[in-house]
Parts: sequence; structure tokens; C-alpha cells
Amino acid sequence: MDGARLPGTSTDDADQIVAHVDMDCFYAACERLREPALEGEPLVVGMGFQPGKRHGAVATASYEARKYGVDSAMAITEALERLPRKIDAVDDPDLDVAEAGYYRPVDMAFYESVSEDARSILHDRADVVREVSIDEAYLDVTGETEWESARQWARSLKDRIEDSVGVTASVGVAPTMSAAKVASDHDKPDGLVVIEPGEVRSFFADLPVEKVHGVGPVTAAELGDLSIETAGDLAAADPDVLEDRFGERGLEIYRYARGEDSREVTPRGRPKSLSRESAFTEATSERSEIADRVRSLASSVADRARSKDALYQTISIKVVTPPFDVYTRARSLPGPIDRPALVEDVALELLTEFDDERVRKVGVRVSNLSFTEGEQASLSGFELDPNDSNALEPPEGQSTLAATEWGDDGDDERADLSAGQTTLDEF
Ligand code: DCP
Ligand code: MG
Repeated sequence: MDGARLPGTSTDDADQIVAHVDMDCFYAACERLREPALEGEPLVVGMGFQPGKRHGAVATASYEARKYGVDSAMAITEALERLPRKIDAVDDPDLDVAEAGYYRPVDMAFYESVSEDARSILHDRADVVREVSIDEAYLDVTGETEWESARQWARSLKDRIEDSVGVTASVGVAPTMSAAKVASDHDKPDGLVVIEPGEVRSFFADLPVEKVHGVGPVTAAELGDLSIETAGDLAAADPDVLEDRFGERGLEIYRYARGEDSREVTPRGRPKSLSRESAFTEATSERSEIADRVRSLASSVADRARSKDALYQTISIKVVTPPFDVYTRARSLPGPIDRPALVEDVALELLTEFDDERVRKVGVRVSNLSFTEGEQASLSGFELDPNDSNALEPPEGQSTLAATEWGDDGDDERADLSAGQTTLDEF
């Protein structure tokens, strides 16, 4: 686009402006939202630290806890050795309370709700958003800013996330997806790094090779055998040698190290569900206010379904009551339909169960989607709350703690990611 290209830069990497957004120590940041006293403290979120339990892993650690060597995926026993629990240190003369930290269990329902708030800001700031995980997304911002103002654009995005969600995000802006990811990681936490077209290689030159997208610790060690220590070494390596050793992937990391990455930011595939939710400024028990909100969410979700040529068979609501109790209720219809009035009616009917509750947030979702044949799906973005509709229907009388049900996502890419996250289940 005009003005997006600096004079003297090659055209092949100047076409796209990509932002990569990744929240800082995300689960820990969420815990701090509801427990502000944890701010500035070493904080570990994970499983298996409670008395009598010793199996589990760290999901994340605050930056203060990382100073003690505690980090994601570490066995909880090792984390406790490096950073004992405050609560244990108080009673144990051998432990120093000042060198101890706080531990909190994983609460996916809450993190998903925070993530949803942050994602709605991302979708508001860019038309094309590729959500990669609960705390990470790529944005195509070519149409939203120009290189000259990219830093201010990213700053205002960061400020908005911090002001309205209360967590900090690190943002990287670059001409390619792989470079944007490196940029967001470069100055964490609270980072903001812009790599302009033509600067990728010089920016990468001295970075350790494992910073290159696609290079994990194993590949880095193998590259070390070839005396390739930095991204600059990789960019200057013989591509034939890389291809011999690593196959097609060798060429891919070679290109990434050189700043070559032709991937465009695209939203992910067909949504499994469409939902919208909205928080009240303060928890309310005003029935008409809650019903009005549900009505407008229902109509917005039905509109979106229609715009995507999606028929739905399941309609559900989500209700969040103070402090952060999340409930979902669903009703399935005999067949797929496109009937906005029914979405509203069913949502309001499901809401009646919560007539005596104070409510801080409500959501409406349609799922069990089918698409009219030949139509292109999800043109305007990917919805992260797709879901297996079965999970939405709790056994009679059981109040679902929505946990993964509302926020979990059937998309392949994300499924892979959570499989790699050792900490969600105890082992
Ligand atoms: N996560 C997990 N198990 C892992 C890695 C991550 O459960 N092995 C969870 C906890 C993290 C969240 O996913 O908070 C996001 O992952 P990130 O890799 O982005 O890590 P953080 O956001 O915690 O920290 P950073 O500031 O480095 O992004
Ligand atoms: Mg993160």
C-alpha cells in the first residue's frame, strides 16, 4: 500500500505489516487481576504443589519467580526446591520467607475469560487476526498503520489491553510473521519492538539461533555441531547443507533467518461456534438490564452466523457471577437452523435459571454449526470459543464450571499447542 514502503527497501518484505501479540506470564497475570497483592511477587501457576501432592508441572511463572530459575513445564518438585512456598517457609526455620513465593492452581475458565476480553480488542484493532493460543495472536495491520507510525499503533494497542483488561502484552511489528514473533519476544515483558523492512537480517544477526522461528533446543544443538550459533550464522549458511541435514525444514529456518517468510496472516479455518460476550461495569441484579444485554448479544451472534452462511443447532449462554463463577447452559434443536428470533428466545429462557443471581458478565453462543455448501467460511476471523457441543450440555442439574468447555477450541493448531502444554493435567 502507498506509504507503507520505505525508499530503498526490497519489495518482497515490504508488502505486509504484521504484529505479533503475546501476553506476559499470562496465567500469572490473570491471577494478579483477582489478587492484586500478588503484584511484584514471585508467583507460580501450576499443578501439584498442594500438601500431599507432588506430581505436576509449572504452567507459568511470574518474571520475579523466573529469577529463581522457575519456568513453564518444569516439574513442580523442582520449582518448589528453587522457590519454596511462602506458606511452608513461614513454619520452617530452614527456609527463608523472603526467598519464597506464591503458588496458585490453574483455573482455565478464568484465563479464557480474560483472554476473550483481550482478543476482542485485537479484533477491534485489526480486521485479520490469527489466534494461535490463549495468549498469542498475529495481526495483519497493513491496512491499519504505516511503518512510520507502527510504533505508536502498537503502543496504543498495548495501552488499551492494559487499561481495559489489566494485563500487559508484548508486541512485535515486522514485515513477516516469523520476524514479528521474534520481535514480540525480544524485549519481554512489556516489550514493544518494531523491525522495519530491510532490517530483519541485521536485527537477527547476533541473536542465538534458537530465537529463529522453528528452531527448538534440539535443532539448535544440531546446528551448533555445524558451528551455526547465531541467526546470522544460519542466514549465511549453505542452504544445501541445511537441506541435507534437516530436509525441507532446513530451508525453512534458513529463509526465516534471512527474513524471508511469504506467509500471510490468515484467520484460521471454519469456526466451530460463534459467540459474543459482554461484561457489566459492575455486577448487576437488574433483570431488564441483563435481559437487554442478552438480547443484543443474541442478535449480534445470529447476524454473524448469517453473514458466514452458518446454520446452528445448539444455542447456549454463559453467565459469570461474582467473584468469577462461570456457568454455561445450552439447548440443542432438532436440526440446523438460521432463526435469529429463536436464538434470542432460547437464550432468554436459559437465562431464567439465573434470575436470583447478580451477574457480572453474559455471553451467547451458537454452535454445532453447518455451512451452506460452496460458501467460504470465516471470512472475517476465527472465533476462539468453538466447542464440542456435547461439552456444553451438563448432566441434568449440574452447574457446569465452564472451564475449557466455553473457551476451548477444536482447531487443530490449538489442539497441538495444548497437547504440548504439559501442565494442564497432572501427570
Ligand atoms: N502454558 C502452559 N504450559 C506450558 C507453556 C505455557 O500451561 N508448557 C500456559 C501458561 C502460560 C500460557 O500458556 O501463561 C501462555 O504461554 P506463553 O508461552 O506465552 O508463556 P507466558 O505468557 O506465561 O510467559 P511469556 O511472558 O514468556 O509469554
Ligand atoms: Mg505469553
